Amino acid sequence: MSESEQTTTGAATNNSPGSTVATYTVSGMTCGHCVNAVSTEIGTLPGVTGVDVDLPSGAVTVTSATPLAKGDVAAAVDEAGYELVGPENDAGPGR
Ligand SMILES: [Cu+2]
Repeated sequence: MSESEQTTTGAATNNSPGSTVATYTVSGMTCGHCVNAVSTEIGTLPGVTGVDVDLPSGAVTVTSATPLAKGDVAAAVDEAGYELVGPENDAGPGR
């Protein structure tokens, strides 16, 4: 019985198994304060473990323990005072 060497690759990312990463697009953010407001609001959603915002593109990458309902993310973004505009493959009824 020889134990095979476990080469844990040096990536120090703390990704727990079963975590979900989803990217959304938020419009209206213009500065670090906006980024902070959006991250904070999304961070209050249950299961969210990380929020990463790219200000120039408005891309918001959310890491969570379980998949989030887009409506919940949209509500959080709205709460922060901005608008969730993507992903556009949202088959909801038009406004
Ligand atoms: Cu701002």
